[in-house]
Amino acid sequence: MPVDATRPYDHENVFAKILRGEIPCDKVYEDDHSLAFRDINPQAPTHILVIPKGRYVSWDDFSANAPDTEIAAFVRAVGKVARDAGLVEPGYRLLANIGPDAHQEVAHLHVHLFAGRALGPMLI
Ligand code: D5M
Repeated sequence: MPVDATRPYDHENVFAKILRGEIPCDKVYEDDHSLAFRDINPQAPTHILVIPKGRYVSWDDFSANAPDTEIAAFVRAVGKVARDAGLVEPGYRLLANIGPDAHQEVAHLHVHLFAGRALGPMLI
């Protein structure tokens, strides 16, 4: 069920539970502001989700309301995950679904990192 990204943060969303340690994840990276773990339903040989630890639903929420330190840390974390996974060559794709038209399913901001095969052109 896609989420309405304009709603207040839902503390019971699955990524909030992962951040609280209530459910496990296959962690690949963590720092003070960000967490990265493997997607439970991978769409590519490498499919990692990178999330800020702060309670943000959408990119517009995050970019408008997060402190610069959290934004910088998150951007750096995404890059570090890609580098550490050896994806700089031959490449990778980043994607963020925001709101119902994008079919965002989890109401905590996340960036998908896809890699490990030729991903083809973006269709939309
Ligand atoms: O995608 C949300 C993504 O979150 C989707 O690819 C499945 C993934 N997901 C859902 N639950 C889990 C757990 N528990 N671990 C890892 N990955 C998970 P969206 O962009 O919101 O459509």
